[in-house]
Amino acid sequence: MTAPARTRSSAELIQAEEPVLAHNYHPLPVVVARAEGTWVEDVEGRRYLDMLAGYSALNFGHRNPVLIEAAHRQLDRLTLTSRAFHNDQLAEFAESLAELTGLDMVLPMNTGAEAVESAVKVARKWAYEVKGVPDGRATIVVAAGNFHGRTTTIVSFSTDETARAGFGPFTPGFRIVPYNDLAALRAAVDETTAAVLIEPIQGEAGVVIPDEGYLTGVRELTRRAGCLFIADEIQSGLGRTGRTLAVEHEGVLPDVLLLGKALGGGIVPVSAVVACREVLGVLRPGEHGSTFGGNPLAAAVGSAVVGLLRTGDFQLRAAELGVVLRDGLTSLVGKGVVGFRSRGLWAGVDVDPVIGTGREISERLMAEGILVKDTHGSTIRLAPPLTITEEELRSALGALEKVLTA
Ligand code: IF1
Repeated sequence: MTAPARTRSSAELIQAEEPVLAHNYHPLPVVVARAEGTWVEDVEGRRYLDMLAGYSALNFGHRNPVLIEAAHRQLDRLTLTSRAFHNDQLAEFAESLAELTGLDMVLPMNTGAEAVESAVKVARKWAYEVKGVPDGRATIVVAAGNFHGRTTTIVSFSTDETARAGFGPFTPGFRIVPYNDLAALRAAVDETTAAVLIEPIQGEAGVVIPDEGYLTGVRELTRRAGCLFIADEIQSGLGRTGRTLAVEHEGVLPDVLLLGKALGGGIVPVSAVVACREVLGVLRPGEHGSTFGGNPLAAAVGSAVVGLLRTGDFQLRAAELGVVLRDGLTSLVGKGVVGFRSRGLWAGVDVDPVIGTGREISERLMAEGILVKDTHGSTIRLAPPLTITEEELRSALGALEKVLTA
């Protein structure tokens, strides 16, 4: 007889998962029981600074009071109707998101992968009905090193063998070109191309930031070729890079914007495809849908998230503290850091493999009370909640220096 869940220790809970939970993750050996702001606390009461923030789903901190209040208020009124009926939260969510992004229409979904899948379907339908690509011939151009989610269609265009092996057969109609290479992109776009789908900054690849001018080049190239520019801002968006959207660093507006993660405030899954009317206008009743997409609880939280972003304060904080992060990492180059890329409060840090793998560094940081996640090899990702204070950020950088120089 196992002890009732409420009294089991971290070790017992980790052990209890083993026979009953699919092993599709290798989590750090920490069992989080509560959290607030930038801090999480494990079952035994140990506190950690969360430098991962749910892969940017927790931009506004754990249990942001404004967002929790919006959720509580809605929980006490209405949580789900399905889209068979209207609900009183969805219009405001769509209006506020369109206004925040500068685009016309919103398709509300739940997870990031659903937003990506929806965009693939809509881009293809737009290609056939508006661009005039022969039915079934539409192609979408993506970048090597991409990460757009885990569905079979999305892994069909992944270049990560771990994400693909064993999951075929794959969805056709995708062309892969090197990231940050406009010549290769130009060569891959032709009259069958419905869209170019890229991350403005590649997250899982290790926070890979393209050369200045790349996003502008993609925008101009897709406009000239008469195909859509789809920007996946599911991780890079909503304040993370110091702007509302990462594409703003080049003043570029895509035809289609994919949002997720922080759009749900770290409370409920909320994602969206935001696009111009010519694109989302191709969808007619019965052609696409989702049980939970646009549900009133998600819409209420999503509207509160847009409200937080409308002030620009979180974006400013990410930009200002991003300088502290960048300078802190610069001082570690040559002291265990062999290179890094950062924009706003988002960094991919390449650690000298001699010191350890990303996983080993993550475990040593955990012992110092800092939670991070490795990506590939010896690269770790830093993406704290945008609520982090300068003091907390400096203490995280200090712990990183200690671990690297120990
Ligand atoms: C996991 C990292 C991985 C994303 C972009 C779409 C999605 C994601 C740019 C899909 C999701 C998550 C998935 C999560 C870990 C995290 C991630 F890049 F953020 F680090 F895996 F690569 N577009 N990224 O980053 O959104 O369906 O997950 O809501 O554990 O798989 P989703």
